[in-house]
Amino acid sequence: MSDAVAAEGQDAVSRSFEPVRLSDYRPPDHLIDTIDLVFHLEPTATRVMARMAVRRNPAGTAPADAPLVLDGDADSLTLTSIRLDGEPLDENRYVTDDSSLTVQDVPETFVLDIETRIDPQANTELSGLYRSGGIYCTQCEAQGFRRITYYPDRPDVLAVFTVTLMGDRSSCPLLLSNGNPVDRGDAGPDRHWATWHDPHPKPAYLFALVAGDLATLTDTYTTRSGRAVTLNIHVLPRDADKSAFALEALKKSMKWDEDRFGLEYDLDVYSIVAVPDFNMGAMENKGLNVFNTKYVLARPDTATDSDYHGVESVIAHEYFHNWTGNRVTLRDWFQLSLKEGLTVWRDQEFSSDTGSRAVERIKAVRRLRSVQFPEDAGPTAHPIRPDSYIEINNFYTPTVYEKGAEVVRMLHTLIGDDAFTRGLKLYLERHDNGAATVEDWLAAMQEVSGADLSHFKLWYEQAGTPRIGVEESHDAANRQLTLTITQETAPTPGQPDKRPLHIPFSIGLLDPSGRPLPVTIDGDAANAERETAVVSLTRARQTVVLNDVPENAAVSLLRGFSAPVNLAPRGRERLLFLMAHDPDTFSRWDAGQDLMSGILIDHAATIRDGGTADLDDRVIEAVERIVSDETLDPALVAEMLVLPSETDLAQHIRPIPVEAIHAARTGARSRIAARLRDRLVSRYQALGGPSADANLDAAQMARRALKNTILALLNADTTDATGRDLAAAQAENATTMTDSIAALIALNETDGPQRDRHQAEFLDRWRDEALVVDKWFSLQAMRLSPATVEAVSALRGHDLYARTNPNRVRSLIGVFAAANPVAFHRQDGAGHRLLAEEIKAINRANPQLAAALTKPLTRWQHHDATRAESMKSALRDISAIPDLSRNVFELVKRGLDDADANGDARPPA
Ligand code: B3K
Ligand code: ZN
Repeated sequence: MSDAVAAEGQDAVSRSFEPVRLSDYRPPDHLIDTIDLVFHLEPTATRVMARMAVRRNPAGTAPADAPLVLDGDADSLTLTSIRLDGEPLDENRYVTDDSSLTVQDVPETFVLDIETRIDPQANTELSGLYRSGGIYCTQCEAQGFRRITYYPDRPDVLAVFTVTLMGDRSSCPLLLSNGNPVDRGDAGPDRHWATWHDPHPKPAYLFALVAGDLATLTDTYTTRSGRAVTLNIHVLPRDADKSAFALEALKKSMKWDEDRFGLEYDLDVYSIVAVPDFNMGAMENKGLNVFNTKYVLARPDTATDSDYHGVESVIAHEYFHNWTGNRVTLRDWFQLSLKEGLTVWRDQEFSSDTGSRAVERIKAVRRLRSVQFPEDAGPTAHPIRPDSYIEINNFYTPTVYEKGAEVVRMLHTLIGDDAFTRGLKLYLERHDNGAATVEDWLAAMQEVSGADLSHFKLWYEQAGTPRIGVEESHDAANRQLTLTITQETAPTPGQPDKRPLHIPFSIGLLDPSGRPLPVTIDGDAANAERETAVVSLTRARQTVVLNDVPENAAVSLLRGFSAPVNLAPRGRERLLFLMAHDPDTFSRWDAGQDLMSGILIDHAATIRDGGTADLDDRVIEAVERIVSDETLDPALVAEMLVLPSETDLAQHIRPIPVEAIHAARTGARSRIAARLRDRLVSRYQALGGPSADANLDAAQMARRALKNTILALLNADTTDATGRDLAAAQAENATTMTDSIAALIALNETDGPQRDRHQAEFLDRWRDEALVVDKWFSLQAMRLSPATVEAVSALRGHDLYARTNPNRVRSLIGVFAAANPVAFHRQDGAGHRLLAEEIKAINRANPQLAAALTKPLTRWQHHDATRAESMKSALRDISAIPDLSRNVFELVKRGLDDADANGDARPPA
């Protein structure tokens, strides 16, 4: 890159998009009681008429003559008319700029009529009103409504919406909006209209409309108190045979929320619409959810078991938002985790109550560790309630969602299920049809439980993952075990000094033969004779004394992952013991992960230094016992056989030896496969072998999970053909997508004709099923080889690649950058440059998608100098483009600020 360009790059990053700060929050000056919207739908010129009943906010802080200021994005809308109380507004009474409309001299209360024109067809950002697959749809969270009309686009302005849509009868037989249908009729020979009314006041981010030709699956659900609700799943006609499962998932969710929390649905209709182009998973618009097809469509031959699980949990998540998010919304966007963390916790509980609690917990913790911990350790670390942002859409993060859910879980652990349930009820009653803050939430929980949550609140304000150290000392004479427990959180950007947090820490005890012992904490009446005790850690260092502990007893720590922390590595003997005996299944799994992670990190260091590494017999034997244990849920065995990922391992070794980690992990898998081949093959066959049935019940899914984990493991040994032949046979005979894709994944790392042939056949067979084609692209991007850079680069020219479709981009480019370290971090920087090219190409067309792709480049701090330099240079290259979006700007700035702040080298973590 030339100096001139580099300098321009610096300019771009120092160019300012001003941050918004929590401390600057002011209540709105004006409120909107009702808004009546009329849409004349046309692909390139839709007319939007908005009539708002405006009044000055009695609780506002502005002077009485303050103007009315509305948000509106001048890039996406054209103001065509404005009237106040029916009178056209004089031109000197109002002014527009890039992002707002200001009206001077407004009375105390008035009616404002605004007409705008928008172009849904040209809306590639997929925010506001756009068309996808020929369907008009909207996405307004967080700030899409301002791309439709001028409005106070903030979550604490709640209005009652009435919406009329007019469209072509032929292309838009279906006209939908939030709430209940009111009326419909004709409007000329080929046009018709429909009116919807939502009685629940809501912020603009929950507004939605959909219009198009869709196939509808309908059912009725009768709530506990007798309300008959019409349920609709609307999909593109070609997907009509893939919506049945989503409908069942919706009914299951509605029932669960009634049973567990007494929460019922509150409208006559609940509709879900699936569209192929969507920036995230789904959206909880009141009564009219819009979904990414990925989280609705499912048929056994096109969707994997894990896709089914995804559909069920996202349907549940969006449904649960009806109370936690919609009936009680957010005062401002800083409170985002208040709805997202809570709703993720609710969907996790739903999956745990209706499936396997242990497996759900393992999956959640795996995800937290692999995506949230790295975020908390990097330049984009932020508290679950951030205190400033440049672009709010950049804050729909694993921290706000997943860590937010962990914070809710800790609160539940600390105050207990009964108090928590009463606290949730109080919170929802107190703020019903209103907008709340984290303080409101904690006040309700504190009130019902009597607990002092003031220290606990720090979890909302402090970023970073605490590290917990534990030292044990046993006093044989008094039969007491003393644990000295320390906690420490490393600095994160903007937070150099960390305070100790209030951490619920769970402790179990096993006797030397592996039998559970009751835990009694000295001086703590609540923790007497418990199978698992929970102590509150509140100081940087504290001691906990366990009574009546025999010699050589083993403590089992952080059972169920009682807090989102890193536990310092434990001794290998202890881990082998817990892995074999801990009665808490989560802890057994975790002991295995901890053990393997320690071993693989050692191996990686040895390989990096030019040595060779091997697994010792005791580890192989431990794995063999797990594979052979038929008393365990096969889904759990599958989880236990998956080694920590390369990304997980990279968090513990500096600078990250990318190739050595890959060699260590692949080597260990190959070794296990070679040593346990017969055992693995016989378990594989016993679980159904290459041709298993397509039954979708939980037991069959669990068997498939284990069978396919074994198949992948067998294929790790590339010197032997057994795994390859089984995988090829499975690819041929598979009756489910689960088995089919598992066979291709198993073959993906092998060389030889089988892989190519089966991949080609797969694409041939499924080229008209977009979600399956995504899987094919991901397979290509996942291939763990440096040459994948060229393969991915070339695939951008494939006739099925589409930069306009976020799912396709994520499946190729996103997977490449997130799940393929040896290719993405190739020493020559080609992987980084490839990602930068794509980000630049998408930056304008779809800033949200481009920003999501940018994150991996900001995490250069723990890499060696060559890689770090190449990542920073990719960031500078992006920052040099003239029309950098606010979204990408914020991330590039964070990535490069970190370079400045740390003189290019961060202290090792
Ligand atoms: N609330 C939406 C996410 C909106 C993302 C905006 N960039 C889906 C969900 O969390 O349920
Ligand atoms: Zn959500």
